Amino acid sequence: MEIQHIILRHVKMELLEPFKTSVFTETHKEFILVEIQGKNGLSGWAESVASPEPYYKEETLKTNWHIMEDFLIPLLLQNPVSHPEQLKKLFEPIRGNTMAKAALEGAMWDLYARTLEQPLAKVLGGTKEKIDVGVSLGIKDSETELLKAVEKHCEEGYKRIKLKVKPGWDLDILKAVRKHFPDISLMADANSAYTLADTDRLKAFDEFNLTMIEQPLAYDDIIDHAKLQRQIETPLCLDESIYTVEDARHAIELGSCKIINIKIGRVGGLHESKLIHDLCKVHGVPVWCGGMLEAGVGRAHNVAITALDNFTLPGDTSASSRYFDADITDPAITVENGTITIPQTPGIGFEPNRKRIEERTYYSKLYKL
Ligand code: OSB
Ligand code: MG
Repeated sequence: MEIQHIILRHVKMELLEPFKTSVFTETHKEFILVEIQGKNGLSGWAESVASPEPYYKEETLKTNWHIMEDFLIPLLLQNPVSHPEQLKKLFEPIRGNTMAKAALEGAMWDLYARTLEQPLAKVLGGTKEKIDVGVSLGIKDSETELLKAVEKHCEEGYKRIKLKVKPGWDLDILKAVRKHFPDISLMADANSAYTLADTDRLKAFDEFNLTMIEQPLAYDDIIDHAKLQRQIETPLCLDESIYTVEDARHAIELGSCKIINIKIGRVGGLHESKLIHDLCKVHGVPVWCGGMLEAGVGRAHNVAITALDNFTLPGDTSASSRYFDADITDPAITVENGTITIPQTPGIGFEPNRKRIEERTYYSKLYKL
């Protein structure tokens, strides 16, 4: 896998509607798009999921650019690898910065799969032909608006609805949604909006028959989550606090969660995602693929990893058309009856459209030896 050059692009796309969580509101999708061109002329692609602000995780678009340019890209250019799994070791001296690592690693996986002329999902060991997906609905201005959004996405066939919650936008809206949609698969994501002092409030979630509550407590906690899990029926799912397969092992051993949300960017790449997936499978812990409002390239990576068999719960990878008027891949990611078909073409299987990428690129830089 000899590298000809690496191009980083700062891409900005307007979101069709703002996305609001307990912590932040996003109106645009702004990210680094990585293209790694091999000496064989093929290009591998990936997105960094770091946003301009450190509201989800400490990494940002700018820290990612710095870490890639000054540390990871020099390592990649100076140390040829024959398989993307070798990158974990190569990048190990650089602490943390999982989103930056995942973006370069992901582009190397795409390049690797394209070189083998095989779909990325298959190269990763995925066996599914189709995957089930759900939607993540941000905090709305009113209950009526939320109910309309739930109805719309249920009608479209999405397999489960995730509601962003925070104190004050939780019990009432869950009650209303359950009343109108008694049978849908429903879950809540708090993005760390609660503490153990809210245990009674979180216990009250039990009556809504949620498939899980995602990351109710601190973004870096697994101790209090274990205490909380012992006191409530609803399974807890960890998102923010799992960065590595070791974190996953600690959380499972402590009983901090019964489900894990795998985000390729948060855990440092596809290889680490696979390791977490495999560990969870051994322990009977289901996983699902989270989302970071990705554009088409990132979405395509999510689709590929979800082809692995322990991704048994519907993920957050919904259709491109929910977020963008025109996505950067051909085709865009489409959902039919709550499912996405795994592409059979080489690599990520959704082709980056250079013209549309160019139109949305504010700055780019090429790196070579
Ligand atoms: O916590 O899962 C999250 C989006 C940005 C940052 C964090 C999260 C999310 C989502 C959206 O829930 C998932 C998506 O539609 O991509
Ligand atoms: Mg989450």
